[in-house]
Amino acid sequence: MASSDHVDLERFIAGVNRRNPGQPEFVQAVQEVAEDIFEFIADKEQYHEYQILRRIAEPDRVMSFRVCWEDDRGNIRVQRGWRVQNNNAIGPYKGGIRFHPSVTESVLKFLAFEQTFKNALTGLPMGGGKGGSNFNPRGKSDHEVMRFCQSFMTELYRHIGADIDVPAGDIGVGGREIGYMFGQYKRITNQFTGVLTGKGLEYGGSLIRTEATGYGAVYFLQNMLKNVGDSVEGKTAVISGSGNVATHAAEKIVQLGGKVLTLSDSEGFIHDPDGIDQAKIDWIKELKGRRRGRISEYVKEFKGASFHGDGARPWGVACDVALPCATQNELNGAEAQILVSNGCKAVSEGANMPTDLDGVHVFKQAQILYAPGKAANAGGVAVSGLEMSQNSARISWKEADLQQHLLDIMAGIHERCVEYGARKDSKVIDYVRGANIAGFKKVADAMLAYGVV
Ligand code: NDP
Ligand code: 2IT
Repeated sequence: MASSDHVDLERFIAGVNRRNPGQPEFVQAVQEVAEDIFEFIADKEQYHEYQILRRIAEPDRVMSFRVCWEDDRGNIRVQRGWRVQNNNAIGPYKGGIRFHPSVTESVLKFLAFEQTFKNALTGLPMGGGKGGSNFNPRGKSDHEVMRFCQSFMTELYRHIGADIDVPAGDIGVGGREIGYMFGQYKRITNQFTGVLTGKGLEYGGSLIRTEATGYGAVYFLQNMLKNVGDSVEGKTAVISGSGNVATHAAEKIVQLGGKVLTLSDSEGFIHDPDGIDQAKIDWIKELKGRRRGRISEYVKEFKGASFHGDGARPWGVACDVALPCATQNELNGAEAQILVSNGCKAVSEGANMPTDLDGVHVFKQAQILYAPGKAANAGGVAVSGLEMSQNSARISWKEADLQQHLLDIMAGIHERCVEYGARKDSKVIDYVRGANIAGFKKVADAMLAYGVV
């Protein structure tokens, strides 16, 4: 990179910092993308002239609202809700809803920004958005969650629509929450439309949406390994998280002949040297799903496994491949170094931005296969896009067809990353660069077509 470009990048990031005080996650996400885009657009005057990167890094709008609800003891509780509509250049805003106490405007702005590139990579017509609340579903009764979801939708409904903005699930929002929110939307508007995805199969949901993110992250891993003449079979895998994405990633690793050594939650991780097989994964799905339990309970059920508490993370366990599937910044530079030193060959991110900037630089420098979330976890939103298509056409596709679509979409994303991530000076594909440039180019070219709007 020419030194004058470098100054521009620094000035750009300084501006993002200045305009978004106290929003470190958002600045981090923009910086990771800008590092690659500045190099790509260095000789492309139109992107500069039309300030495309600056415009993508400024959400179209951010809505913030109060959400009041009544708990089971009759106390009135007050939460904050948001919807961030980042960019709709290539389709309606699309992206999940997160309920977690750590949710802030910064977290949702970073997620909506990342979603814009991810959705472009799928090849489907979807813009980028994200929403959520600092509501903590942990320990709440079904009725409390229902009342919260209804109150949240009573505000959100005016901002969304099947051709405007289509939310889905994310951390803390699964089938139960989507059901409550869809029911309330239908009640308020008297419309049955595809306004949310991740719906139940009885009311417009799509087969394999539940599995798609975790399966897709492993398909992406499979594509990266295949590209260097290798496969998932026989590989040991370290996975973090034990929710929707982590359990389905584990399931697909097992199906492809790999061995899963760890899973985790916010309290710590379990290490099972015998491998977490399908029967054990089914037990965890029940534990973390209907029973809403803690991962530490695993060691009481399965002897030979150990639990490492105090929020410990699994990256010190030696493995061939790693799949961070819990949350942002759960893997730092030192942990990335340990993974590499222990012989880890590939990392596929099921979560959004789980590796911090130092960690990203460690993986890039070590030249291991490293797939960023916006490429590796796009399978979930891709099948959401297919749910939208099915809803518009008022039909339901067969499971085998959807499975094939998911495989094809993940292979297509891999191809696009290879196209833009191949470097003359290295045999290893830079998947971060490939994903950033391929995602950016599609959105940017649509924005150029519209002029300044
Ligand atoms: P779930 O709510 O189903 O599971 C989240 C898991 O991550 C739980 O095991 C949870 O532990 C753990 N976790 C959450 N926050 C933290 C934290 N601060 N520190 C440590 N562990 C934490 O969510 P999903 O599986 O749906 O989402 C996981 C990740 O995947 C997120 O980054 C999400 O944005 C991303 N993603 C999800 C998609 C989807 O389709 N669902 C699509 C693409 C990406 P605990 O039980 O203790 O809270
Ligand atoms: O981060 C993500 O891609 C999601 N949470 C899924 C979004 C969606 O609209 O299915």
